[in-house]
Amino acid sequence: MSGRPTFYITTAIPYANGAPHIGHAYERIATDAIARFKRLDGFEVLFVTGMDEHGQKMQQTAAREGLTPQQLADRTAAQFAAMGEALNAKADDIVRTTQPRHHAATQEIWKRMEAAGDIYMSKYPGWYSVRDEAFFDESELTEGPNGTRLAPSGAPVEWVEEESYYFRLSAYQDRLLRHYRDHPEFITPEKYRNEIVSFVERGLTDLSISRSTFDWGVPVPGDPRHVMYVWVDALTNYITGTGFPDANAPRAKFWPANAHVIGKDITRFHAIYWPAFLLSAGVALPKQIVVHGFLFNRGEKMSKSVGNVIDPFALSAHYGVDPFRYFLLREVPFGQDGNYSHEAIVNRINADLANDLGNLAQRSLSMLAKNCGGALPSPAALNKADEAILAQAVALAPKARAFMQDYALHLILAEIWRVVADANRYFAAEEPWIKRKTDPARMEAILYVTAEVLRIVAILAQPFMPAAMTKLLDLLAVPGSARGFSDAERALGLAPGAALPAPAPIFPRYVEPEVGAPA
Ligand code: ME8
Repeated sequence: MSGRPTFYITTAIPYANGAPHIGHAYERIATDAIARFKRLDGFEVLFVTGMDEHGQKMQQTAAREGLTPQQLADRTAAQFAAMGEALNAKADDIVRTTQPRHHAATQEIWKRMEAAGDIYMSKYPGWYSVRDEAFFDESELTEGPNGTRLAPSGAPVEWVEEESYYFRLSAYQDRLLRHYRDHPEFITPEKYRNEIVSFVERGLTDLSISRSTFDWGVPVPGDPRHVMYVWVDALTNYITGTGFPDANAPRAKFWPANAHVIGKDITRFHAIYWPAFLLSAGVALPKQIVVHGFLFNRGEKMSKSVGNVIDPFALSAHYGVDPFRYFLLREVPFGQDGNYSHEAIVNRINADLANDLGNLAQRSLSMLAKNCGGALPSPAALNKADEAILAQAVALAPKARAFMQDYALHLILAEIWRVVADANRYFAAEEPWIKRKTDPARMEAILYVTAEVLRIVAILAQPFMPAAMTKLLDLLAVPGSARGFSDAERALGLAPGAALPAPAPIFPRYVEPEVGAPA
């Protein structure tokens, strides 16, 4: 027992029928940044991702590619594992829905829902979209070409008429509405909460939760002619990750999850079906469904050597992992849709990283190396300007924590960079290069204060750019044990006299590669 508060965070589990795209990268990076933030803020964090490997879509894609569904799942799982490495966003665990531990969890939740009287056999015809892996009501469909019907996502639907097990979702309308009312934070941002509340207020119909015309799924307990509906299976991954149903599993203490981070297209599954299944099975509900927007390539010309890429591997290799992470989390207000383009990425890299933070670090660290014998000086008496900039830096951690309450990642970065901009103004106004001759003690104080601001900024920016901020903290000779947020809430944390390593640039400017040159 560590005694620290726990924090359990998950991503959606991507369909294993295709390679990772920028949407997956965005979700993973954002979730990783939140997990790192909580860890640095003293929580015992469990960060779990997974792979959604069952269902009709998997079976169809595998058949088209001449693979077994398991071969396709293994290939895709390897690509997603590589994405975690490439983005410096590895989770603590990857729940693959074909794993035996997951079959056990899924069959157990089914049995509990059945024991609660919420599962019955029936036969209703309905419209099914394989791409969404979901049934739709007639009223939700639109006309497609040649008299076809389309789901709200634009995916084609087919008429399905087979006997299946049903979940009594209709019986949960009132309990769900009460839960949304009593826990207004359950679905965030509010816009998505409002959508879900009005959807549920219009009434819920029972949900088909098994299929018998294909077999790539978790068998229904006691009736192996049926496999479970892929969303019952997929959503259950979140409790598989904590060792369900073993109440004594080492990770059991992490349930209920603090945050399920998901994209806006799958809110209905997470905010309606999932809590209804859990209520039925007598399992506690997750605390929050955290919805992010969609990312679009604005179609602007990307760099020649990258092409018009949506491949997250190529993007992070080209711009650098940390600049790529920074761009996504700074540029897109978390919860809203966003765009990316070569110009926007380059602008952020050069303005925020190379100019603002990079230059401040480079100028102050090289002055320290040249004029202070490569060691941190002792600050003489501090003046008002010193105290003001230090106070701003020390105020960052509580502000960041408050923004994190709403998962406003972009506002945390904006606040940190506001202090960086003020520190640049402070440095320019105090003119340490002039004080070097006229008042060396004053120069030492300015350089010490600037290094202090850099220390605090680097500590707080670690969740967003872990490798670059580790490098900056190394350059400032900050011990590994003094890099938590509590260390950012005290000024004068740098030890005077500590030897500094030779300065090195952290953020080079992005220079357009010459046309025709290799990347
Ligand atoms: O939905 N921008 O898997 P998935 C941002 N298997 N996020 C995006 C995006 C984009 N352009 N495109 C997709 C599934 N996403 C299910 C989840 S969870 C129990 C089962 C997000 O591979 C999407 O919203 O289609 C989802 O959160 C995640 O990527 C995986 O999408």
